[in-house]
Formats: sequence, structure tokens, C-alpha cells
Amino acid sequence: MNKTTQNFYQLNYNYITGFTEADGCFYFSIDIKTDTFRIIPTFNITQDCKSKQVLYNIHFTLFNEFKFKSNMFVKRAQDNTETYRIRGLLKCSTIIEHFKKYPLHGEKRSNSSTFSQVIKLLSNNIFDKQFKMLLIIELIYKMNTQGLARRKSKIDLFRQICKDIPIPYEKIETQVNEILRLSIIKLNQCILDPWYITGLIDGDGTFNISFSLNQRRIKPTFAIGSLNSSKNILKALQNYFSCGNIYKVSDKYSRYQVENIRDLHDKIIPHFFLKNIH
Ligand SMILES: [Ca+2]
Repeated sequence: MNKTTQNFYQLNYNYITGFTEADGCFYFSIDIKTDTFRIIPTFNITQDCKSKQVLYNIHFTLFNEFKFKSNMFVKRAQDNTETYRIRGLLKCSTIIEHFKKYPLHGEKRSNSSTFSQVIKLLSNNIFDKQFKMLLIIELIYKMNTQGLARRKSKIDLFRQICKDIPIPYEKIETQVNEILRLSIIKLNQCILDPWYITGLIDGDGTFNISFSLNQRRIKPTFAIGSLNSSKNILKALQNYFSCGNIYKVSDKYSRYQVENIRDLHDKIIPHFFLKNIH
């Protein structure tokens, strides 16, 4: 890691991918005016304010910039978080290039791929403008939009585009299925880069020490959770560290956990001496 001017650090690219797997998000905002609307590709990573330096370093590494526009980092006082936000076609194309070279491994991989397909559609003229917008809206609404309040329903947007012309549902579906066929990626057992693991754990991992007065013991735990749809990552972590267990927490969620002191001492801790957390 090279220290550069102004205290910014060049991060490892795989670290950025791991960190995004934990806390990043790809989506499109739709800026609606009375007669028209604009589709704005957006890439976000949200962190607790005390870790905001990592966000600055991510931007520095991806864009080689250390002068930031004020709208690039958004503070939220309610939960004391800061969001790194990259918006627009040009900058998001740089983001896509990064994830092509250093791919995600979990469910977000399909999201980043759909994100890339929509950006491709936005930038080319294969379809006529109206049909292109219908396709893009359909794809956007199919993407993972957890936590995003959509102000308008998909059908309302379709109507706004088509006005009095019937909405060509069948044609949209056929074309969208064709596009999605390219972006749905089977999530297999994967081999994780060590820096990716550090990024992932920096974003979502926990090191915890609990005290049990009844049993008179201190129990250290290392854990990281994920949606079941990305459970392949937990399996890959278990393989990488060759220790620990995977527990099903709920129908949607699982957790990889290491509690054995020897394993923590011999396998988990040494990893972070070599590939340290930021
Ligand atoms: Ca997190």
C-alpha cells in the first residue's frame, strides 16, 4: 500500500470489491419531471462515519482524485453514517470496469451485471428511444431495490412513455429476458482473493468477546453473515480459513462463525496481520 499526498491511500482493488460485496449497492435513480424523466446510474457505499476515510480512499483508488465534490459524500445524522455516491454514466462506467476486472462473488454480482447492461443500453442506439426506455424501466424494477422507495409504479412510467399507444408487454419481456440471460450468473463455489476477504470482513465482519458469568468463561468469536442467496461466499471463507461453522440464522440469512480459540489464534488473526484492516 503506497501512502500518497494528503493522507490518501491506494487500496488493493480486490479489497474494494470485498468491501462492496459487504456494503455497496448498484441502482438507478429516476428523476421524474412532468413530461420527461432521467435515469441516473448510481453506485453507493455506506459506512459508519468513523470509517469514512476508507470511502475517501476507495474514491482515490478508483478515480485517482483527492479533491472531492461535496455531493459525492453524503452524511446522515440520524444513524451517523456517510455514503459515498457516484452518479452518472461516465463515472459509473469506471465503476463497471473495476468490477469486470475484480468481480463480485455473491448476489451483488448479478446486480452489478444488470447495472452494466442498463448502462450499455443507455449509451447505445440499438433500439428506438421509446422502446429503449421501456426496457430500461423493466430492468431497473427487476434489480434489487431493497430500501429504495419508488415514487412511481412501473406501469405508470410505462404509460408516461407510451402515452396513448398500447404498452408492448410481450416484446419488452422477450427482450429483457434475453438481456438478463447474459447477466444472471450462477454463483458457484469460488476461490476468494485474500484482499477481497479483508474488504468483506472490514465491511461486514465482527470480532466479539462475550463474558459468561454462569460458566465463568470468556468467549471470543469471529463472525460474518450473509443472505442465503450469497451463501457460496461463506462456504468459500470456510474453505479459505479451513475452520469454523456455517449456521442458518433465518430463512434469508446465514452466518459463518469461528469460536475455537486455536483456530482464531492460528488461522483468523494471522490473516489480518498480513492483509490488515483499514
Ligand atoms: Ca457493514
